[in-house]
Amino acid sequence: MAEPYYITTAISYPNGRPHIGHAYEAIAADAIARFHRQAGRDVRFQTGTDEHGLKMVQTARDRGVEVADLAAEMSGHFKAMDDALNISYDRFIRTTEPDHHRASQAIWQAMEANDDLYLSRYEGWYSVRDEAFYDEKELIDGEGGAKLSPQGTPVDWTAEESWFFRLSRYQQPLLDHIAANPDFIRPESRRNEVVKFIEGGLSDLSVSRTSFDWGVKVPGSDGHVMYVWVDALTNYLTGAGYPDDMDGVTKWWPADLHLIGKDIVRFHAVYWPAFLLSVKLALPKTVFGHGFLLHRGEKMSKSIGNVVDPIELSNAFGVDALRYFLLREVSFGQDGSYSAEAIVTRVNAELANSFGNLAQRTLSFIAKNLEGALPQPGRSDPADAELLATVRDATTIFRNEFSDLALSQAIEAWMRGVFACNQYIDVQAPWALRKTDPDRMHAVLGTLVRAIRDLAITILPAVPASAGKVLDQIGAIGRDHAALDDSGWYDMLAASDFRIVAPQGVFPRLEVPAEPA
Ligand code: ME8
Repeated sequence: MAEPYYITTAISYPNGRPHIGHAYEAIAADAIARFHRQAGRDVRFQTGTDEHGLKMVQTARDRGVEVADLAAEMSGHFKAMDDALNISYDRFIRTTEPDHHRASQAIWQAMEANDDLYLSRYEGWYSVRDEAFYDEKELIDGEGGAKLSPQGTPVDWTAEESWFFRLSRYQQPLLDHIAANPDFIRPESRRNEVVKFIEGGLSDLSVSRTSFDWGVKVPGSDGHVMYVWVDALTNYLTGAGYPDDMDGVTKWWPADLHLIGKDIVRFHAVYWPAFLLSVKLALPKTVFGHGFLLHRGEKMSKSIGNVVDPIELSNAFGVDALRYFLLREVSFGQDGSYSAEAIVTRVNAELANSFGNLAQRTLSFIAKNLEGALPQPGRSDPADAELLATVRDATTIFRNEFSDLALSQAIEAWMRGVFACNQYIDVQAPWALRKTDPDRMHAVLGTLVRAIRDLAITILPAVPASAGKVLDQIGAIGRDHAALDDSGWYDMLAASDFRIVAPQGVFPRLEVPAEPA
């Protein structure tokens, strides 16, 4: 039976429309999910929206709408974005769904049963923007002496009755787990931050609120709703089937990868594992904190007016162009910057002029000169085997780097395979061989078809629709990693009714729009 692989993104606050940072996380997770599906894993991929909390309540109040209506409307925009970007989620969870409320109450009761919850009074600082409590010592000074969270967001003094979770109990167990599991928090810079934070001492965590009622009700404690992060983190378990379907939990839990942004690593690598230790469930294998996407090197913000709608970007450049750019341009785990010029430059150089051109000139040459039929084996030359070996190396490195979440390096290796093919076609010059040595021309074209097929299969997770179109044109059957290793490729193509009819370029050249995004 195929080995399960459970991957999740963060669930987004639907207090506004999605921005490019949300699109980036969804695309990266989708490429990873597709990669593992292709490798034969039984993948479950969950994303969704985080609909409770004070931020939602305040935004709804400011807009004069019901919070449930705001959540429903904005959640719809997130789902529409995922669908537009070809995100292959298995479940789009909304934390207002009944099964999620049941899961959150079940985990609460399990923590209570382990004597990890007690009623007291919270007095301290809270950032609504981050939905986070901060210690006085963490705060920084803003303009005019205002106190700000370490993320630079405003904080309010809060005092109310609250349930507490005995986070302090888990300080040493967490440090032990992190030390014993080097892949638990990635990249390393994030792990170091978390270790420093835990070593600074963990206070018990306020986990319920009484000043508003938009949230999951605390079982048996009237007037209390759960702190939004308690229910938000539990979404990962809800998706696995907790608590109704414990077979599902056995199958999918622990999650293989929680993919999140660097600003919320603390919640995922301190609070969440502590909750799981309390309820005696295994900890996720990896929490990966990706970097932030900046616009021309600047933080996106409504006041600067540089918040770009990801749907507009994908309309302007194409879904796969945007996906490719984001996966390739940003070294995964670090911050990255985007602009219309950068998208156009990258996509034209690598997709349109390199891979697209390679496929289009090979396939249209076959259409024109062989009436679209599969080239004959022909007379081989050492250069053919050399090219195939280079492509094989490139695709192997791609797979190794991709499994290690070095997404950009993986694509860079793939690109080396593409460059080698373009060099080969220039040196072998099949257009010249057409008259002088047709037998050799067949061998060259056959080698190229083979290489293009392997390269297209390899890049499917990043650009599924366009690489799929290339494969459709050559009638290549089998698109998983195993098919890539098939040594009977020629017979396979011959048997697949190979015929190229009017080949279409699938990676158009882009231009910078008059008003650059
Ligand atoms: O944090 N670049 O929701 P959110 C890249 N509801 N990623 C970015 C980004 C940017 N400029 N801005 C935000 C929340 N993100 C919580 C999560 S999970 C149980 C609850 C990322 O809508 C951010 O780091 O503020 C997070 O991973 C995701 O987008 C959703 O952010």
